[in-house]
Amino acid sequence: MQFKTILKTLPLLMLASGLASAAHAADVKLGLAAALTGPAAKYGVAIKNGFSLAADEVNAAGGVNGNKLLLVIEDEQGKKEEAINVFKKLIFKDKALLVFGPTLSNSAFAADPIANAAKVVAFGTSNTADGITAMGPFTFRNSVMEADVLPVTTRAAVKHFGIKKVAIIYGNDDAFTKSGYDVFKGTLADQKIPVTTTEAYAKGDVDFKAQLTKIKASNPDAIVCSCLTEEAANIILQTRALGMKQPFIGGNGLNSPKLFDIAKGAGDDTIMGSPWSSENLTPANKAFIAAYKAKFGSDPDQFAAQAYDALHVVAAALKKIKLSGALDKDRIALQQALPAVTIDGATGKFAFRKAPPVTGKEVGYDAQQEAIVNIAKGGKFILLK
Ligand code: PYR
Repeated sequence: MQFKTILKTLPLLMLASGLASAAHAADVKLGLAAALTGPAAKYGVAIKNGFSLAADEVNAAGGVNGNKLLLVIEDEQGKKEEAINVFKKLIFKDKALLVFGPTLSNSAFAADPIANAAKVVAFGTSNTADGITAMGPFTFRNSVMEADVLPVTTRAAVKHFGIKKVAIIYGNDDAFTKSGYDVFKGTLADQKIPVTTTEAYAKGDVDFKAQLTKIKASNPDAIVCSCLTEEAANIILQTRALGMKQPFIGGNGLNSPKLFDIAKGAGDDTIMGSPWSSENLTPANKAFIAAYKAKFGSDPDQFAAQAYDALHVVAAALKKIKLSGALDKDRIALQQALPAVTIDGATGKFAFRKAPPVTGKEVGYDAQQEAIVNIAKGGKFILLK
């Protein structure tokens, strides 16, 4: 091309690139705040993968009402302060229509008030503590709360092992592990299972010998662990080093197969509840598992499945609304469209349920889903039959 021709074509090229960026502006920006580094990355990386897979699927099928979904992903490191920073960036700078995450309930309690004040949906896919959706009408979650899962898990574990008494260990400075402890305590009282001793630890602890020695002396039939996966794995390993053979019962923190990276075979017989199982061979779950393996070369877990379903829930809500381009209006339209969405996803049939009422406060939406119970065998979670 001659120089003159280039000069003549330049304005056209500029116009074309302007048009291209205008078309880009029609992308629907969805924020994702996930722990991609630090101990909670054991959940966060799977979450990111689940979202990416679902967004690719929606976009490959033409997007939503002709608009492509664009995930803006930020690492909140599993820390409260970072979750606040990332929420602010996604909401005010990136102008995301909605924010998924953060990974831990502990961070959600810090970050979700920002979303509620800005009238932007904060959609948790792995927050299971009590009180998350009491933060405001813009907080949604498809992660099933501990209060719904732990009674089912406990009953199944008691029956499976013939448990008469348990010891408890939990993290007392994390919102999820503390909430799980409160639910376990109530559940054990309801199910008339005596507690031999209750031991606590703090975030970042790596040596649990003092607590485990007391648990050993109290001679329980099983150990209830309201813990995040890394701490749980170390606790399980150290229990075996003390010659203790008791099985573990846990909450959502134990649903990551990363547990076995550290605990290896010592993690066998650990029981936990979830709406998801790799053995649940519905067409939606089979398709999810196959697509995940093809894209990432590894098996998905519950955290990936819930993230994957969450993206499809939001895509279904977006299909029902006509985006106006006025961000504030569109954010509210999405919040209003979400509660009626139901899907048949990787985790099974999903619907929202309004959170329990709080006097003088608008509340958000919890997951309405049945929990199933899994047991660890040979480094895998299998259905407890
Ligand atoms: C939570 O932080 O709520 C989890 O379930 C891990």
